Amino acid sequence: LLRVFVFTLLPFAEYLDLLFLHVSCADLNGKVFLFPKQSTTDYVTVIPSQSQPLSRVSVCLRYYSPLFYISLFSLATKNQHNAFLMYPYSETWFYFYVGHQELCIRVDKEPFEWNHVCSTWNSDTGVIQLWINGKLYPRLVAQKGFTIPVPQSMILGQEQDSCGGGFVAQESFAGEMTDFHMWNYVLSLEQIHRVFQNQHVGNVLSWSSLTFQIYGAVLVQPKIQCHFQGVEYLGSHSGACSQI
Ligand SMILES: [Ca+2]
Repeated sequence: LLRVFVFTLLPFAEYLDLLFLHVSCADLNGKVFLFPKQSTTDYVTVIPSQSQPLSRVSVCLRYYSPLFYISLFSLATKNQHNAFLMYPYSETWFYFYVGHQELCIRVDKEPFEWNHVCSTWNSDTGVIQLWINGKLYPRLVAQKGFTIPVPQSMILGQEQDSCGGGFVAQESFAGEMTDFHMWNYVLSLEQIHRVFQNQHVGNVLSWSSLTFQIYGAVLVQPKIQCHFQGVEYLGSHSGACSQI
């Protein structure tokens, strides 16, 4: 009776919040998640509309951070906390895990800027692709024949050492993240190119209609791409700075 009474009084939105624990669904185009500091409390869970075992995966996102040794995207299952993990380890090494197998990929030192990263894995062959800012690094092979089972816990900004937890502040993300997408297939070359131009959205998780839950102090902010240079900077603050 109490439950009926409370739900009757609540506005519909709060009723949904209670039911779904403040889960949001939004078109985040032109927005970023801003992670203000390294912590064990600030992160975003992302929730696919349908949970499914994964034998092919593509994940792409953009990030802008002064840090390395940071977890961008962590997918954990009951038995494997590193079922799928994207982890810029240093300026010249990118760590990638699938099915708890670690792969260390040598990469270029990128400018201190927004970086666009795509990782793909195909269980049929085990082939892994890492693309950074439109460049494919030498492919590696891991976990041929493996399938990532359900249930899956998917988190932006923390590295899971158990399903949904086991966070370490030194491995967490601080900075900005945007354009996160996930597919249950391996992107073609043409599709990777279109993702880079924000013209191809994920079929498992899409930045255009993302279901997510924010924990801690993560903010949703407008994406601002901004360079003030030379005369433009001295002459005017307008025109050199755009929100994209
Ligand atoms: Ca882990």
